[in-house]
Amino acid sequence: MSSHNPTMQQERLLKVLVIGDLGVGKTSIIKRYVHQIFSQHYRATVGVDFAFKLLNWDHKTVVRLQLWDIAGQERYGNMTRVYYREAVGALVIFDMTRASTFQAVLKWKGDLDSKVALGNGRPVPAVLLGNKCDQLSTGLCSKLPKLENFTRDHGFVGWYETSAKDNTNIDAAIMCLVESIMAVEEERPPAGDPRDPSVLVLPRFDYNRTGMAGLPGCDGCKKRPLPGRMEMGDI
Ligand SMILES: Nc1nc2c(ncn2[C@@H]2O[C@H](COP(=O)(O)OP(=O)(O)OP(=O)(O)O)[C@@H](O)[C@H]2O)c(=O)[nH]1
Ligand SMILES: [Mg+2]
Repeated sequence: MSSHNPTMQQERLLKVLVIGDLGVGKTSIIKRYVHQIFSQHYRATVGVDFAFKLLNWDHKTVVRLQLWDIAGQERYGNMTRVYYREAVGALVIFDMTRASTFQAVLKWKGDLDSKVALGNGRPVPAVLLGNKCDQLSTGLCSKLPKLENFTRDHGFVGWYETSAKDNTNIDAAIMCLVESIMAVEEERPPAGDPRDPSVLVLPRFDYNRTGMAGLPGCDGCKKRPLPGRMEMGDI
């Protein structure tokens, strides 16, 4: 008989933002991750969309990942402050075939860090995704700065080349982010602690670490096997 008792599991709700310029593939990445589907058809997101996925994180924790799919055009609007509230992590996405979307990455990261932070004032964990890597023949990639240096210098916890079309590195990138968020969560004070438990407690990321060693990814992902998937679907 297994000692595993699902009724004893606690659920953690993690609000994760998916941000980046128009058409970089935010919606496609979410649809690939949640529904295992991809469409060439482009329909711009208006405002914000939501999707969620349950992850059977460990024997005592279920993670409810709530993905906020923010329209690329929102960087020019004034709703991001509202959308970003209480987020605990972000995927910042650019299109590897369009240099302008890479240049916009720091604007999105700056917007994020100016509008949401962890309880100790540190930035929320963010992972950088260079999407549409199935189209590398278009040649922009060789012109990109070394992404491992870029990510470290600008406070990302990891980076990946992804393809929503080919399903490349989508799971790995999101697991990297969730690992980083959960590392923060584990530092939360226990319930009833006089320190305010309603405030998410903060990561102690060492952004200067050299663990990426020039390869995409993040240290956190290598520490544990991928969690099982329990169910998926839109809210
Ligand atoms: N080849 C290729 N095309 C992709 C990939 N991801 C997305 N696309 C295409 O890029 C276009 C835009 O994708 P979306 O997912 O709608 O982009 P978005 O970032 O959500 O755009 P907004 O909602 O306007 O901000 C669509 O035509 C997708 O089919 C990819 O990995 N490879
Ligand atoms: Mg979209």
